[in-house]
Amino acid sequence: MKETLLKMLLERDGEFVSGEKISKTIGCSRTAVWKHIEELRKMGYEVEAVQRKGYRIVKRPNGIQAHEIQSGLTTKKIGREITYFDSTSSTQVVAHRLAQEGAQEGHVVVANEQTGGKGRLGRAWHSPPGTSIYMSLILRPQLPPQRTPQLTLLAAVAVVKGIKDVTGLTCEIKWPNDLLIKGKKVVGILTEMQSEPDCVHSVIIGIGINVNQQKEHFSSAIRNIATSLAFEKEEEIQRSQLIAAIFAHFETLYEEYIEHGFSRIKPIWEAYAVSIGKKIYARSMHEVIYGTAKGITNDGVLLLEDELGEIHHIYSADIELADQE
Ligand code: BTX
Repeated sequence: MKETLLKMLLERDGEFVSGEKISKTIGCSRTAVWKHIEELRKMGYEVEAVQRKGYRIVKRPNGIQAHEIQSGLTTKKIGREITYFDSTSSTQVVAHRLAQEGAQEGHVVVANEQTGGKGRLGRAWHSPPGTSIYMSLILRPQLPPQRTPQLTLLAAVAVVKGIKDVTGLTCEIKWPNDLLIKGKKVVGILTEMQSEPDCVHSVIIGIGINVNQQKEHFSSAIRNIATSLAFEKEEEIQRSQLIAAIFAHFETLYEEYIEHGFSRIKPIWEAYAVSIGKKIYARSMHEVIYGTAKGITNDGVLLLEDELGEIHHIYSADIELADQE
């Protein structure tokens, strides 16, 4: 009921909704409506009540609990089930456990803070409380394990589009998993899976977004390489609205992907990719290769042409843009 009430008020975007309309829609008395409004106030919503006009939301808290995300949700599957934590070690760890216990596709773990946020290759993801988005999405695609890196690229496109919708900001994608604004990292994506050699049980897509941090919130180790949406936009961003927008894009792209394969996603990804056509260094565990990024294959593998004209298939590496000649 509270969720429907919240949805009605938020959809009117600051306009009044009459008490009568609310009580008819959610099927309760006017006194019960008033009690629900009181509950919203306790949750941090500023609700104005005016006789003969009704109620309207003047200010909403910037929370990311399930009801806050779901009141703006337009999806059928993604985010319909949300497990929320004020603080947890890593949403990836929780999502792995839930997937093992049989969680459905589209179930998302969301946290307001991570005390052990994970990046790739054992690196850490800086996850302070209250300012950012940390979430892990459980998928159950019927794919061979070697195709799952495509889902990282799909997720990157969904996040770029969600950010564009809500903030107007344009991010660039750095293969395979970073989103940058003006060369600084604003989003990290970590894709993990539970699988057997020829079949995937679940794919867990972890997404970390720097939303409302100011420069001083970043630790000195990442201050010069990281940025946030609020810093770039110079205004606070509603986190729940951003999550709902990302879920909407993710679901559309994912349905397209499952039905038609990666070929529909690839050109959209390439349109946002910063490194394609540029001179780059690809650093893997064993070597550094310098050359021109030519594009990605249909499997999402990066093609790098070295100075002798040889094409290298890069499956996993950190990419650094070189000085362009
Ligand atoms: P990555 O290995 O590509 O990036 C990690 C590197 O990025 C770090 O070594 C550091 O240099 C830098 N870094 C760390 N924290 C931040 C930050 N907040 N902003 C910008 N740069 C940073 C990227 O790994 C994948 C990150 C996924 C994070 C999500 S959050 C939800 C889910 N749960 C979880 O534990 N991880 C994922």
